[in-house]
Amino acid sequence: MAKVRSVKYRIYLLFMLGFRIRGLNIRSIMGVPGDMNLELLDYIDAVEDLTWIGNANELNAAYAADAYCRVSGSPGVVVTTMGVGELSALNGIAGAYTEQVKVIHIVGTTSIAAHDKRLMIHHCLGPSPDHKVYEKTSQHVRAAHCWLNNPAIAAREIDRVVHECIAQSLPVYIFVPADMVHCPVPAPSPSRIDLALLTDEFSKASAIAATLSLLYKAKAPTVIVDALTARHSGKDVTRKLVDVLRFPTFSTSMGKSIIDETKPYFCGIYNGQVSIPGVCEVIEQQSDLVLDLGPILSDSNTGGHTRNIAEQKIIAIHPHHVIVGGTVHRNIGLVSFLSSLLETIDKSKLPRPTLPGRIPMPPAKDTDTEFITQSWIWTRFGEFCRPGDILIAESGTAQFGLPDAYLPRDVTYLTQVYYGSIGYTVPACLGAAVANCEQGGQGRVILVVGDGSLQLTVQEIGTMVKLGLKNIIIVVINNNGYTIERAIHGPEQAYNDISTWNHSAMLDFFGAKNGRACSRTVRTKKEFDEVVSLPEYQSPSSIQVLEVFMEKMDLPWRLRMQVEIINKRNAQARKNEQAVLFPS
Ligand SMILES: Cc1ncc(C[n+]2csc(CCOP(=O)(O)OP(=O)(O)O)c2C)c(N)n1
Ligand SMILES: *[C@@H]1O[C@H](CO)[C@@H](O)[C@H](O)[C@H]1NC(C)=O
Repeated sequence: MAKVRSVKYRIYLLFMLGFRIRGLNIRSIMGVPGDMNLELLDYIDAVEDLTWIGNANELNAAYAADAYCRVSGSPGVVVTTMGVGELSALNGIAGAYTEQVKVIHIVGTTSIAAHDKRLMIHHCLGPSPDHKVYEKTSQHVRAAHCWLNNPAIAAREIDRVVHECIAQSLPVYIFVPADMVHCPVPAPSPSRIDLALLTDEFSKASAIAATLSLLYKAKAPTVIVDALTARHSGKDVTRKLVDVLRFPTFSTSMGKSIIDETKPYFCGIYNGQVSIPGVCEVIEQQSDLVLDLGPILSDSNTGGHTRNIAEQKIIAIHPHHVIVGGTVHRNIGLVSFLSSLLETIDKSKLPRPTLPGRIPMPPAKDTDTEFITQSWIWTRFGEFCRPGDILIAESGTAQFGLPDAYLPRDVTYLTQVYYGSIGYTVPACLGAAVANCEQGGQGRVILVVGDGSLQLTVQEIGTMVKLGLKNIIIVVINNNGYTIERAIHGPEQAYNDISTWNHSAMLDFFGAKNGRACSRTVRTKKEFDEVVSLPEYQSPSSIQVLEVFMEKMDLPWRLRMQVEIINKRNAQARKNEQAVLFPS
């Protein structure tokens, strides 16, 4: 098909969809073909500047779309085929849902005629199948959905669903019956989708007044920057706000890298009791006001729910409401609130608390070894990063270790803490690299993934090779199995072992031309330092794989501490249960 730039009167439905997607600044589409979406894919290809990526499987495609959004700010798009592909993507979409990432999932389905006759067509379930059955399986992981089965309203339906995706920062579904693909529809009005989000101006004004009054009165205010600021498109305004406030400012594990860690007001990562000694004291005891920006209070983001801040001293800015000292102000968009706050703040009235600076980490006890340890490696990644880099941490020891990395400005840190589905990061690395290329980013994409997690989604390295992506460094932490699970339970149990792979052969297998030469293995600190200073690591001209051998039972301190907290809590719960069952 010829490339089409614009249309006037009538338009094919799928062109309309393609233009809407392109209008959101999306340039790449993830997914896997199937007979129910093949013709639909022709339209994607026909829209100027819209590119089909083509992933190894649909789970990977969904993870890649998620990371594409986290890096580009535009929704990720994934196209699958009914049932078989759609269900494979579901885990990735669920991750995007719980972590509040914008993803548009387009599913090519059987024709409307087949729905009506309940025909037994491949990918359906059982006899006399309901062709819409899979729609029900995704109802808990989406903000909205539509079926493009009525030409008269199809264009409006697309706009409604895309609006919900952006407004709620959540996944949405668009189901496209095969016989609707070439359906002509009235050309939609040229106006873009209305992205203005609903904010109740009265509610906002009262929340701003309440906030300012507390801010001006405070003696020792602090700020916590959490993930939902970035997920709800508020990264820039958050950065500007903390720059104006200049209060002692902390990130959470999930909010890491949203603000510049080199600023004098940055004090470190706050994660409840699982924080560097001194952090909790500043926030929980010394501070009389905590501005909590975009909180997401999941277990691993709060030190196993051990945050302890009095409600009256919190101003919490949520995606759609604000809570000031326990009073809820409803229907206020996060960006709208933070922008207004920034405009109305009188800098001269702000308190000027002393800045403790970055709270230092106590020295590790196991420094006297030449081998790479958990206590050594994570801060080294911080030193290795440069402005513009994207650093990706897989669930496992990497995710508990990398909060210790002290990042230069403008590094984007990606990790899936709340949903925590292992295997997320390899496809996320692809999605991030694609978005980075589109934006003309010069930074490297540095993936840190455990040997166990790698085995779930490793095929997506093939897609990186296929696309000729270069600026990628894949670090495999080889600690001989599921170390994080060994820490939780069954350190020596066979269920925490994995099959042994030859990671040096991986790039060759996936078709990289010079794979063997780009694969290295290190065991000592000296070897690690030598490798990461190679020109190929400073600006890679092809994908690099670095296998880092570490001790099976070596744990990052954050993981050790969190496991201790949870075990203590569980032991207490068991004791209480026993006391009820067998009173003495
Ligand atoms: C899809 C999925 N399956 C299982 C788990 C449970 N799980 C969490 S971490 C982990 C092991 C990760 O091992 P590895 O990637 O080798 O990291 P390490 O802790 O050894 O650094 C497992 C199995 C999960 N979180 N997600
Ligand atoms: C692993 O693969 C590399 C690259 O193909 C090869 O040189 C090496 O011999 C392999 N190692 C083992 C233990 O098979």
